[in-house]
Amino acid sequence: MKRTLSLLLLSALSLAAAQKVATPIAIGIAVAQTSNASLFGQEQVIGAKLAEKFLNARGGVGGTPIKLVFQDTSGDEAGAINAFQNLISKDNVVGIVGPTLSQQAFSADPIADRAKVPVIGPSNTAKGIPQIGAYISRVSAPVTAIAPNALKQALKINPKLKKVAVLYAQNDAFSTSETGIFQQTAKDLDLNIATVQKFQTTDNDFTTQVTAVLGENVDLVIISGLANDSGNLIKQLRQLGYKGLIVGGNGLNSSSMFPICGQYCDGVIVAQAYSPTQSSAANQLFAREYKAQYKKDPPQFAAQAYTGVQVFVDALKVLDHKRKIADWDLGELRVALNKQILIGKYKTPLGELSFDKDGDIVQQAFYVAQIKMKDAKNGTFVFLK
Ligand code: PYR
Repeated sequence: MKRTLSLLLLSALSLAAAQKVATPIAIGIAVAQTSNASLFGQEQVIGAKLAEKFLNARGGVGGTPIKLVFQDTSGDEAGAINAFQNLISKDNVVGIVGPTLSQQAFSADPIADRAKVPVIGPSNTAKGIPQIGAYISRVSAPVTAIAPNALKQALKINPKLKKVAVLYAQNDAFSTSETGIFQQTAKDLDLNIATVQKFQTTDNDFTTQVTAVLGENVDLVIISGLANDSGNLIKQLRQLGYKGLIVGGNGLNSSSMFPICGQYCDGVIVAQAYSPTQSSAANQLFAREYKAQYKKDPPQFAAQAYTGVQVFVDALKVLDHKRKIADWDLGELRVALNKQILIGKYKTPLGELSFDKDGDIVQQAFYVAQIKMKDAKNGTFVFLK
């Protein structure tokens, strides 16, 4: 009896282990569709869906279509963990594009890494993300590559800048990582950091921090936070009389925050890992398609999510040449797919990219934009030379 049971158990286990890859090929998208982080997540959903439509129209993976499986991570760690678990164990995805925030990635990525499921971070820019594990890579260039460009551009606009104030969200992994780079770069550029103020991503009232900044008479304010908090902070800085330049981090890299700071967003400088004018054929197609549908230039978060899906599809195509994807065992495919992702070269809307040995993106060009508001709700990122 005991023997029969263990035999049954064994065959059940080997059945699970020998699970074939389902078609259409399921790719997980674990981004924030709700919460404040959805200001980024909604752009990511659009980018991922455009990739699905576009890549399937061009034959998917050797004739087999892909199918995106969406799990809402919301804005916290628990939501991301739950989404990852569902995608890995219930939806049987070949890999995951997500989560939205670095703060979530540090909790959810280890789960995928242990399950040997490849993860491509679409917007995780904190230091240390690809180092979480062998199965974690990202298409979002890190704060180390991006943030210094914004400060250099601020100095180009006003070479007399001397005294700066730094503010950051202390409960968010990306914001604390980014402020470290901003502060180091400020020192390297001989700027004097007059005050460092902390806040929470959940804060709405920034009177204390703004009063401290105004007391220092600085000519540049540098902010690292997410969209809602940073947007409100900018608004309150301006309403209480701050007139100097403002540099915002990646959390301000979405037009979704325009209605939050309204006309006060005007002039904010934000470094970018994507430009709608990027000259690659892949970007021309992506930008044209996006513009036709949404009547505006595609934002960075959409371009990066599109790129994440494309990297999965391009890597799957290489494996499909060796053996049709539907004939692979799911576990085996996930392992081979991760290896293929890391050695491949990709022609994407971000330009040509590859990965370093840790899985961090190797990208050619970065940009800086300044926000130009048309009215209290609508504006654009104007790219600076
Ligand atoms: C991050 O969480 O890493 C962002 O860049 C928003």
